[in-house]
Amino acid sequence: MSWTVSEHSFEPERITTNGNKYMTGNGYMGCRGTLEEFGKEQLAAVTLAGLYDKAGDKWREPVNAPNALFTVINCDGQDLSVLAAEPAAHTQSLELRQAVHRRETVFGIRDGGQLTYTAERFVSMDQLHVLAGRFTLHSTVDCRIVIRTGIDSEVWDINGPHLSGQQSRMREEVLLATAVTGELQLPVAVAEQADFGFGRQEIDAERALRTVSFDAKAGETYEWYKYAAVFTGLDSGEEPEECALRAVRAAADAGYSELLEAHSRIWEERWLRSDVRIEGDDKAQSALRYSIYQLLIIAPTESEKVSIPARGLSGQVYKGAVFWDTEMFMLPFFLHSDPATARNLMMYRIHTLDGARRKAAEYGYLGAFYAWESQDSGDDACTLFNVNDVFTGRPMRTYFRDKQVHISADVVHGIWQYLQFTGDDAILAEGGAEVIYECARFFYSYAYYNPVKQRYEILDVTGPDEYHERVNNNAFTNALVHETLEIALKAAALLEDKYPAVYAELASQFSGGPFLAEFKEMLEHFYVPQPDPDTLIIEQFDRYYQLEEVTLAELKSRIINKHEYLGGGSGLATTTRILKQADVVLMLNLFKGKFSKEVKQANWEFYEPRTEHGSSLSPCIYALVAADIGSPDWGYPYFMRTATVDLTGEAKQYVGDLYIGGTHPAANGGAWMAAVLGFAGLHFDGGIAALNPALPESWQSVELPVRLRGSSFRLQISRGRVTVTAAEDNSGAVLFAGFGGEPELCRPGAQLQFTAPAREAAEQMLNNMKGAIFDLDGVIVDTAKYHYLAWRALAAELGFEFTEAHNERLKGVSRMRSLDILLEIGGREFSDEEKHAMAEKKNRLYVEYISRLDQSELLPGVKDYLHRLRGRGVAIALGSASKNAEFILDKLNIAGLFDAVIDGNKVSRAKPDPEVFLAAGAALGLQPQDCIVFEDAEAGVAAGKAAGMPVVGIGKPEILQEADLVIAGLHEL
Ligand code: IFM
Repeated sequence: MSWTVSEHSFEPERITTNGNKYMTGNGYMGCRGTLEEFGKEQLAAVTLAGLYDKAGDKWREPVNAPNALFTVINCDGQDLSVLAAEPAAHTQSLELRQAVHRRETVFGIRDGGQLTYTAERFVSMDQLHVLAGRFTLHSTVDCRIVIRTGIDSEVWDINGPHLSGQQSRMREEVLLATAVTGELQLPVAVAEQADFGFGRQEIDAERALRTVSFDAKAGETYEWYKYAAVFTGLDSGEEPEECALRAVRAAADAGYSELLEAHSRIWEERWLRSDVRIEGDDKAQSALRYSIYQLLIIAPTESEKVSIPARGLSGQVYKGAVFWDTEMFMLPFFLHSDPATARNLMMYRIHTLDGARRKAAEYGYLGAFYAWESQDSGDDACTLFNVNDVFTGRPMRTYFRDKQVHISADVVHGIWQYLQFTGDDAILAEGGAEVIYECARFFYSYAYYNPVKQRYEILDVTGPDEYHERVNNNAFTNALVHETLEIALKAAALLEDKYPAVYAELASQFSGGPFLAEFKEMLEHFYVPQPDPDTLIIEQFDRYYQLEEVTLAELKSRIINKHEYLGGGSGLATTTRILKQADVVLMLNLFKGKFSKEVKQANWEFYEPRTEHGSSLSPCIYALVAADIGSPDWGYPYFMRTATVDLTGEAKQYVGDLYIGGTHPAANGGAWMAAVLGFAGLHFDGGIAALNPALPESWQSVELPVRLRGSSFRLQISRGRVTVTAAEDNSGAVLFAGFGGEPELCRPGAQLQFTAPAREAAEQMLNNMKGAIFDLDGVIVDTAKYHYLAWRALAAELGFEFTEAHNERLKGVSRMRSLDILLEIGGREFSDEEKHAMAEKKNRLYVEYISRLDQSELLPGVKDYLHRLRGRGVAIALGSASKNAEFILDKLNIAGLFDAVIDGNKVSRAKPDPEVFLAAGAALGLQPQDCIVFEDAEAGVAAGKAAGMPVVGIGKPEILQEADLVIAGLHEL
């Protein structure tokens, strides 16, 4: 189930969203998830990576190729398009394992007949220029079919047209559409070949269209194939038309099955090195896998001249430009799973260094100031007026281009990360070092030496929080500039040692300075904002605290137009402390080793309510830091929001009439980071791979492959244990450390296991126990929901609301005491007699619910664990406040596994009184210290401890703090 994304109806209002959601691609091109009959109005597009064009004085943007998958079915004179005729049934799906897009549509036709149309397609991962499709038609009545299929040259453009001189023709049964881009006059060629084993075919060469007509017989299935190839003048010295012709004929000769098989083999291998398995949470699993899929279809595996645009290959939004999103949000996924692609991404920055130099010079600085919106040349595509004011329609001056100087530090961070992960220091010699020095030189020239404070400062910048432009000493920016200077010095030492000739050349290139001596001096006097000693908060930038304190809700209530921009000169957020996206918290994540848990927590709690998450880059960072401070459940909603953004389409799609939708690769990468670097707790610093998991409540375990320093490992991570298995054919070894313990070297073929210290002690205790005493609700079975429903019904009868939050207070508490709490919440008083009647009533309601219980409601792992305990000769008792315990055990068919049952009928004092557990221990004939209590409620944990028994808490560690060990459920044992 988690390998397929699908929907089973056609909703016209989801055409655009689904175009993103059902994307296929291979890094060379992206094919939007539109249906075969769609055209440019429905934003059908095949977007080409790295080919840009500028039409007139409009923005430069990527070029969309003519669409060779275009197909319309006509039945008895009527076009069968979901746009024209409401289908009787419709399914659109994406098979993630093989990256295959499918649709099946049933149309009602004459005489009550039905025509089923299926189309399946893929963008070949094996032949990067090739797309292939398989189609079928099946009618329940005889009918006349005309299929129009070919190359649709009417491409969707935001700021086009980009193709001129369009020509279509037929060559040796291949349809060809060629054109040239406007600005660079680069040729683009698309070839299509179809394989119909039936019908009469007519060719309209001028429109690159073939028409196939035939009389369909009722009950027969008609099947055909389409092959397409796309080439441009960027690909090789050869004529794109000839390449496309050759490629499409080779594809048709190989046939659909062979192409699909080769494509699937590569996908299988891609998944093998990148799939992350989550046990216990199907929704998270599906969303994470889908996020990884999105990254895989846009990865530039074969080219170091392109990187990944902010909207991937889903169209022309954001000018198809590459932002810091790549280094900070996507690179970690590739570093851990596909270092060769990570290298390509970094090489792209090396190839665009000249553009960055030009930008620095344009602003009067030294070195390299990378483009905020980078395309093929590295010149900045970002305009000075990037947003239109919705009230006046006038362009607004924004400072993304001029002031987000952190981009140069982000690039340096990325290159250094690549080097740490792979050990591939050749990248320094191949231009990486030059980039690092040029960025450091840029910052040297950008910095301001404050003679009063005697320190270097970074003034007049925009940090990640774009709502506050032109601020001084943004903590994030300063921390990254500091890192750039450090990296410049480290890179020099490495280069001098391993690549002395390259070092000598660069040293001479920069001999006029600023160079290493200046970087060192700047570093020694460089200012990075630090936590306030009292509050532990790091001020986002100078005078941030002077801004208006306002809640997010209050700020939102001031919005007049839902598309108005909240930042800029006069935006609503500009004068307040509301941030667009994670800023200080992102810095804490990048430099997690430098800050204490207390600092991270204080800043998370301070900035979280002030963050709008107006960018899809934001929520994952809050998930990461929540996991880092040991509160994964705070982070879980942020993870899910990030991981589902392209599934739900719940992100801004339009600003005014401008389409800004598309896929969100940074969020896709963020979802991976939150799951692996956050919850699974993996942190590799180039030396030691530390594993400190903090799994959300619903996750039992995570399993994933990683590649570190050229070696492959498989990680199996659960709350208390981590297993690392090294591939047999690894050539090197890596140090791993679990749960803050001593690092151990994982050699080829070896397996290491790390157990959490608390877990280790607890396991010993579990091994030695003679008696196990289980609470019922929340440990054996979840009847808590039925209690809640029964209490809620009683409260409703009494005329007040009883919420799930109220219900928390009832956990582990006796029936009569629960009633008292409930009445206290409702502000009602009753006589003892009335209360008894009410308690009886609640119980009747509850018994009605639970009389339907059966084995399937046993919590995971319960039966297995009880059997194992019996096998070991451990005595088992139930210690529960429930008066229906025996009845429930019977219903669950596990009564025979218990030696004693002490329930609410046998004791009078409620937990946290230890009576129930002492009685259970005595019934087993054991001393308290020989028994272990299994409890899910705070009061129950306290009762177990008061009885002098070790306690295993089942639930959240932050709530069950007194327990000796906290697990998510008995399945963990
Ligand atoms: O890079 C981001 C930026 O941080 C917020 N606005 C959108 C850009 C592209 O994703």
